[in-house]
Amino acid sequence: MTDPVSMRRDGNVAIITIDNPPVNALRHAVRKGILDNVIAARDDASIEAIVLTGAGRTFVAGADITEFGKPPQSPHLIEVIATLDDVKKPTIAAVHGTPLGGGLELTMGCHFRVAAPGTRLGLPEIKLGLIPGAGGTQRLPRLVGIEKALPMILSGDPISAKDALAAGLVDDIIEGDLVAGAVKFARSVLAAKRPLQRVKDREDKLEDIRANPAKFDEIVAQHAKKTRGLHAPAAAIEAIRLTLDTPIDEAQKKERDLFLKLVVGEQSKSQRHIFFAEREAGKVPGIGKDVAPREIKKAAVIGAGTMGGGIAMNFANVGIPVTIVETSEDALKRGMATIEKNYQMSVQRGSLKAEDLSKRLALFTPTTDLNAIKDADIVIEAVFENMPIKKELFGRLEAIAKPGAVLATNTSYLDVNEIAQVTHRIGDVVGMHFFSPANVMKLLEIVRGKDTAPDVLATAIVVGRAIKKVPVVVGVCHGFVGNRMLSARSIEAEKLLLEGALPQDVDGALTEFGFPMGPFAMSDLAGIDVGWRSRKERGVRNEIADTLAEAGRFGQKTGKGFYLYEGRSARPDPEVEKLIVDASVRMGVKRRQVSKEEIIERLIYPMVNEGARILDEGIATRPGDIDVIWLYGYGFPAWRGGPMHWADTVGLAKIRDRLKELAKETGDKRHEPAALLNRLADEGGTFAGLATAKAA
Ligand code: 3H9
Repeated sequence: MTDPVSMRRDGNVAIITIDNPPVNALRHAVRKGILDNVIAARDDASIEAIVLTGAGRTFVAGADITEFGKPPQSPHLIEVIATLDDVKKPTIAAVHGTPLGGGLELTMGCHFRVAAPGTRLGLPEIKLGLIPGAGGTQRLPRLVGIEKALPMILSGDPISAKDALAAGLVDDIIEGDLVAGAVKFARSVLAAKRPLQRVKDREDKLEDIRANPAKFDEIVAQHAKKTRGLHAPAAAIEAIRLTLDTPIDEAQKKERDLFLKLVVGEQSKSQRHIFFAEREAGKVPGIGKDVAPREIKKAAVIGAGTMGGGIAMNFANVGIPVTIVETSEDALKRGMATIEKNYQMSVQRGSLKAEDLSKRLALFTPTTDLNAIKDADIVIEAVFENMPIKKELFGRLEAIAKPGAVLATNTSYLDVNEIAQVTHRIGDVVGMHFFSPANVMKLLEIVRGKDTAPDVLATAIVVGRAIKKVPVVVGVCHGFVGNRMLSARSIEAEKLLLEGALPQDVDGALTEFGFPMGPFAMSDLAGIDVGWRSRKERGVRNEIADTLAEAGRFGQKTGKGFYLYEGRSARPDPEVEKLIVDASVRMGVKRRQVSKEEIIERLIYPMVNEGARILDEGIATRPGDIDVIWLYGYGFPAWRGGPMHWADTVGLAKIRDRLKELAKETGDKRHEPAALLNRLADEGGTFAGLATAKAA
């Protein structure tokens, strides 16, 4: 194996290059390589300055996350930074790409930092349930002040090179050759005999807040909502607070202790699981790098309703022209008006520049003529969820779409194979299931039909990433992965109401668990009438929801649903309670006290069971894929790692045994433990173990 860190010279300047693809993560050999080379440069009298840089696509993007949980090996990053800190020659970090986490901490052990334009710098540890563990919570405030450092650390979001320059995080932006520019910068420091101030000795940006420590709590209060239920934000605040009164060496020890406690905790383990699961999910067995995706320059979306409009916006947002087709001028106008309103809201919120609004809208071609899709490289159908309508449309698309165009359906339940059958280009057909609101929600379930061509699947994944979604490939079944598991939960949620719980009990237990909202608040948001109409068509009844709908309580849009609304704020309604109690009487169910624990078990265990069936049937490739779907499509809390990861932490035998009990008590066959769950529970196994065994 070649050395991941090397040193060369440019006259009196040493250039230390970290080359550990893909993202120069700080695995043990890298830390050791940096340390050895820094010491060599430090001790070489002919070297007067040191430039530290990264090869490839980025400077160091952080500690090597795969090493967490393994026994730590010296030199630790802190030791490397401490050595850098004590070098008496100018040290300059020359960064590009994404200097993140431990990577940014490394740069803060240098006297100066210069960046290429386009660099994004940040401390994203919080997204992994961690805090910066190598001095970041102490050095960033010293460089940029608490007001900027605290939100950067609490959000984990990176800032641009331009903002970093303005904040004092970097000293210069280098256009052109970064390393040559950094060497020039080093020489200018030497020539001007600029004082070499270590970041750890900087106090100027902390003076004001030290004089007025109450300000610290004010800044914290502005960001406190992000700390709910999570351990890492509280630890981050605790660590940053140390900058007010604790000497840095002592503060760094405390920071390290906090970091080490978080690293072994369930929350961080879960978030790290999601980090890797998300990246795995885009990898499809049998579709290697040799499968070239088709080129997508133009898109078309059929349907300008809520879904179609949202899908079309995703393309325009990344500069891809999109034709949007409706059957009537009126519907088209309404759809485009909603799109424009959404963009205007983005302008108001500051996420879209006012001058870009018209450019964005110019990317849409609204039309009522289906023939206008003929140039599109990808056509996504988002019409009414009805098989005959979809089939008829695909029959027409076949005649119009250009050869090689990807034909995608946004169906959320229907059989993609059956839709594909009506065309003679079965291989071009794929499911692309977006989640509402489609311009916001990050999940994209890519449904692989039995004949979907490998390059079409690869294209759907690449397009998904290009429009900033998290793509997960799934197989064909009713509701695919996400909605199929959601149905298991919805059935139980209704049963819990009949047995004794109220909507606020069920929703409250789930929000306490970490979901942003519970099933009944979600129904009110989506509209109770949607499910009611579809159930009527299918001849099925959902006693409570349908009784509400029949009373004109459609949810938020009518101001009444499972809750009473004033604007968006909901409160329990005694009328609903009465209606639920009456329903229990009608159905002959004796009401009883239902505990929070029971609510969680009854709602999530059946989902885990369904997830196990989905894995057994090969509808999802990996347990992690299911976790990613639930995180990005349904708000499963990241710090619990998704339903399958969470199930492992609960213990599969415990879940299996409870499901068996439920099956016996209720006679409901759906609760019979899935074969896979039974097997793993018997073996003392886990879903994670299953994924590892498959990868090996
Ligand atoms: C930390 O630094 C703690 C310190 O404060 C204290 C220490 C004591 N380690 O995302 P991509 C892999 S915590 C290991 O697809 P992109 C990734 O799994 C860390 N592996 O590319 C993938 O592998 P594969 C703080 C990593 O261009 C490949 O690299 N830093 C790491 O879309 C490409 O990744 C972070 O949290 C890592 N640190 O995005 C940054 N990072 O090809 C985490 C990536 O086998 N990383 N990999 O699937 C990121 O945010 C993105 O990866 C990045 C590139 C923006 C860098």
